[in-house]
Amino acid sequence: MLKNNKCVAVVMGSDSDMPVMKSCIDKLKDFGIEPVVRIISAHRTPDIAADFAEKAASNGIKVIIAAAGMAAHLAGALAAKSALPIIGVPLAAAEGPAGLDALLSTVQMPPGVPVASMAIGKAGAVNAAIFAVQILAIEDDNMNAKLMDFRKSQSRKVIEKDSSL
Ligand code: RP5
Repeated sequence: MLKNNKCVAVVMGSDSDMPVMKSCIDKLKDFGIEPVVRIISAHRTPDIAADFAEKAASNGIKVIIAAAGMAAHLAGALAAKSALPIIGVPLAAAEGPAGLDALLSTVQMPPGVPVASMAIGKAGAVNAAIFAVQILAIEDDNMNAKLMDFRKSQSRKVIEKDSSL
């Protein structure tokens, strides 16, 4: 059992990211995690971003999920100030190159400051939650059991769809 179920932070660059990131928050809740959700921008509130990252570990956070669109520096900016695992979710903006801008900004970190970048958009948002669960499951048997159940159920759904054809 997790001692602290508020040990995952979901940070996004704007409230405009919430429609996609809700799928990340919901998936974490499916696993009994109550994420700490924040809107913090690497560019518009850089001091708050640095302060949040610096204090995250001492505030009981174990994994940070950071989602942003456009020149998406949020995950990298948090990684610069925290040695916690940072999972980046690149998001597509209303205009521009469909999230490719955010993907490259998130994934192309210089050696020494890693960010685990997920796919663009909702797939990445959901996978960020599952990846956070996988990290927590390494040392938490209860979380690992939930993860195994999730994977079995996911397989079962595909098999059922296949046999219903
Ligand atoms: C990024 O810029 C945010 O993460 C968002 O995806 C994008 C646009 O932000 P808004 O102009 O909608 O606030 O920093």
